[in-house]
Amino acid sequence: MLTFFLILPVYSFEVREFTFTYSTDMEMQQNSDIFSEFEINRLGSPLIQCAAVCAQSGMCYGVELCNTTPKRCRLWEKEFTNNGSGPVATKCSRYTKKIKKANECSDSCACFDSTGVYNLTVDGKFMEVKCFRGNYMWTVIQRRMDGSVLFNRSWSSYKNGFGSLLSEFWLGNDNIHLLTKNGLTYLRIDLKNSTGEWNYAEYSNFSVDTEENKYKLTVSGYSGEAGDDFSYHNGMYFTTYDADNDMSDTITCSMNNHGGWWFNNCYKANLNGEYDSKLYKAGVVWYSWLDESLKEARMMIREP
Ligand SMILES: [Ca+2]
Repeated sequence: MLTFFLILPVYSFEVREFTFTYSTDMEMQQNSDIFSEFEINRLGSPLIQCAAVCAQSGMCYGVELCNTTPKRCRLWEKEFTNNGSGPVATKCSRYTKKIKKANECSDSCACFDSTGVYNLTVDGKFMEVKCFRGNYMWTVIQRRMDGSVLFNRSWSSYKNGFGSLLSEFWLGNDNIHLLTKNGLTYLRIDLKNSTGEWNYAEYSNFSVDTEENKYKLTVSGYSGEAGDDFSYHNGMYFTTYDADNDMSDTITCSMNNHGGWWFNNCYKANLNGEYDSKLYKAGVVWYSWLDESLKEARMMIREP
């Protein structure tokens, strides 16, 4: 009896925290790019069995399942590229391994590397975020720690985000809007003073509106030890030195207070102020706790 090996490829499937996607590139590569090859002779899906071994290996970039008898699984230690030569491997289907897309960090401690930097895609938009592991997994949206990054920036800079995820940064108002609109609405703020003491504030309801609505802030449900300074900013629009949406008719709060923020008239909290500032009311301040420029601040969000 004549048997045709016509396998229709599965286009993508998931194993553990990875997605495997069918690759149409069928060029042969160097055999040295295969670091393991074995027969699949157990019951169950050969493709899943092959991918499961790859999922457990940090050096595996993808798999090739070959429709021989018995079927063979090859594990690749390089990404599939088109620069190989040789015959087309008609009996094998290739799948590229990528970390599974997720909407936030809280679903898995294994979702990021030791730097805490994590890739995610929200509503089709790719972004890199910083995760922080406390009692919960948090997605960090703002970080001050050493004054290495200038925070007195324009509307477009705050819109898109700036700084380094490994030190100081603002994740970007567009990104913060996307994350809060998709359910990361619990906010925690950690603060450190000049003598090394930490304090905190939490809010059970936090979201940031669209650019069209000037990134209007919604914040409520305070708990913590640092004082409820952020409620004073609830309902405010975002202001930068080049976009005055604050409640003061006489000044642009952002120019006096040296950072973009949801200024009212003008602030009780000013976490994007000037680092180590000696200027009047320009520092990184959480007024109910201390009227001085703080050494560290961290704003982070998670699902309730
Ligand atoms: Ca104003």
